[in-house]
Amino acid sequence: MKFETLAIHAGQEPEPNNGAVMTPVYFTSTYKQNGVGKPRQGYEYSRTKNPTRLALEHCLAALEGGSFGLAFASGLAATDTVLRLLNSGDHVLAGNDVYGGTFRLFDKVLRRFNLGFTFADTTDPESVADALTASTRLVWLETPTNPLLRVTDIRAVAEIVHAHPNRPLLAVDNTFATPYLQRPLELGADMVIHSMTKYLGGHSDVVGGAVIVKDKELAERLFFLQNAVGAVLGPMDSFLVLRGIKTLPVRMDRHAENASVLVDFLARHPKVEKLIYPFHESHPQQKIARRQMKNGGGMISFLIKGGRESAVRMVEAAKLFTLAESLGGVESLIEVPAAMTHLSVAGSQLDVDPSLVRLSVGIENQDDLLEDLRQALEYA
Ligand code: P1T
Repeated sequence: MKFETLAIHAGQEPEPNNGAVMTPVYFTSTYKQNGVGKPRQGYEYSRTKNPTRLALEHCLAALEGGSFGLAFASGLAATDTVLRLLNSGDHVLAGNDVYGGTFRLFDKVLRRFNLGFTFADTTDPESVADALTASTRLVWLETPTNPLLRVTDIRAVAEIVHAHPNRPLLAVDNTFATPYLQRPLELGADMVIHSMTKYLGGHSDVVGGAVIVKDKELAERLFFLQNAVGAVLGPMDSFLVLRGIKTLPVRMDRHAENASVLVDFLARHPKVEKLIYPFHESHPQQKIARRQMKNGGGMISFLIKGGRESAVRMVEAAKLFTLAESLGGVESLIEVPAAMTHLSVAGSQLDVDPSLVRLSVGIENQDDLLEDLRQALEYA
């Protein structure tokens, strides 16, 4: 089946007892057993397995072209569980423009457990090759990145990583693109990670994360960790993400359509110093973006003239664009990454320009969005 059909049906069958078309929310922590050590239909305890979560996990696997999906309590819980595949002394090579919270987890928490991290420019496959060491076990990409929308050639990096004698695992955070735009497993990645809080949920009403893989042995190690660590997604949240995913293709097309109208406006605006959008002609990896993504997505970043002060004035003047962290919902959001989502990278090698403004373009009417940006920029 094609993507749009899978988004609605994958992992979901009408409920066998009463025919309910929507997957029920199984609010249960435990399951009656037929005898000691004889669970019914494989369900024992909901940290290990829950039918609502399982439906979502099967749906995620289908959408990413993987074989196994795992749902977690947040994007960072998913990331943390993946990192627990490693042993003390192992080295991780990560992109130098990852989400601030990912950087904080790697640099401020996991370093204390004797994992080593190098942050490199993954948009240049040569610098990935140069930064691999004898102890590198994991390469962590985000593409497009948050917040600079840098694009990495997943296939080129996969070839380099897999040719290395250690055969490190390649993980791609696909939050910004979603599987509708880009499927990293098909381009050679071993694992896909999502913050489902964003486009997959799509309505800013749930926090969740996911990991999707193809390889059975890797999946078994991750299922063991998911159960052993326990940062799982609850049944209600699983239901909300399942519902959100049904409209993912329609939403993503509209997000991108609206974004391209705003990109044209911002590219010509005198107060915009530099526009960043993966499918714009000025983007340095535009060709790669067009090759590996279906459309340019709904995220736009730009540097505003007048520095931090001007950026703050603009985002505070926006009315329809809500001043808030996060992204990927049907409603448009605006923020200043250096002072908000990426405060945790301040003073590090991942420092973000204080005049950078990030837009999560929603699916409202284009004219209303344009008008709001026009008046907010005037105010800046
Ligand atoms: O917030 P959480 O569900 O834990 O996901 C973390 C995360 C992981 N990866 C990417 C690319 C992300 O953007 C995020 C979360 N980002 C924001 C909250 C933000 O406003 O950028």
